[in-house]
Amino acid sequence: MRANAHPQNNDQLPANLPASMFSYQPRALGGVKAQRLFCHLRDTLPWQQPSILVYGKWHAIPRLQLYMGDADSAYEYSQQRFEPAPWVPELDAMRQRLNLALGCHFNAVLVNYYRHGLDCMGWHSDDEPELGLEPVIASISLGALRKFKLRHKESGEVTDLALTNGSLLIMKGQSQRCYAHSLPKQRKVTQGRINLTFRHIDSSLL
Ligand SMILES: O=C(O)CCC(=O)C(=O)O
Repeated sequence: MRANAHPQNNDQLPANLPASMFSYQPRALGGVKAQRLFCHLRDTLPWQQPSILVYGKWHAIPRLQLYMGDADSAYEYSQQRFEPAPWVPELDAMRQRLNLALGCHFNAVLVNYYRHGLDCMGWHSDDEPELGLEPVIASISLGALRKFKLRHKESGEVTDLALTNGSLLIMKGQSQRCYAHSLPKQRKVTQGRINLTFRHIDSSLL
């Protein structure tokens, strides 16, 4: 993690997004290192494709994922309970560096693998009770450039952010209460992308 992973260096954040809720560093990890980590995780993680309930029907999620963390960091969303897989050394080391750099206590990471531009994630907020009231979420992107959308819940204003290989987006404060986010399909994207969202889970709030 480079020194510029610190949230105070935030000059790449779109002007309409509040710095009290978001920070964005496009090159928190070097490009070569980020691409190498992308290939390593893509080729070695035991990917899963769970189904979730949408309007009464079960659908396989349109991406692969793996939930990883400390033993006591079980997580629930879309009426599913996810028990954490044990840390792999690279991601454990990364969460320790993030905890030091940001003063956080991340104990879990949701790893999403978008195999190509048809893999995506719909609109949602990370507002499950076990994340607490004002969660800090550190999102690292590896691999293909993808568009990330943020929608202000009151005004409806949508802001696009191009998440680069090696970037770090931090969402904090009232961000999950005020905004929804999504990763839309991009049919022309042929390369894969992995996103790591580091979180602090308090399973006693489940
Ligand atoms: O892939 C991304 O950048 C978005 C991931 C996301 O929305 C989430 O993990 O909640």
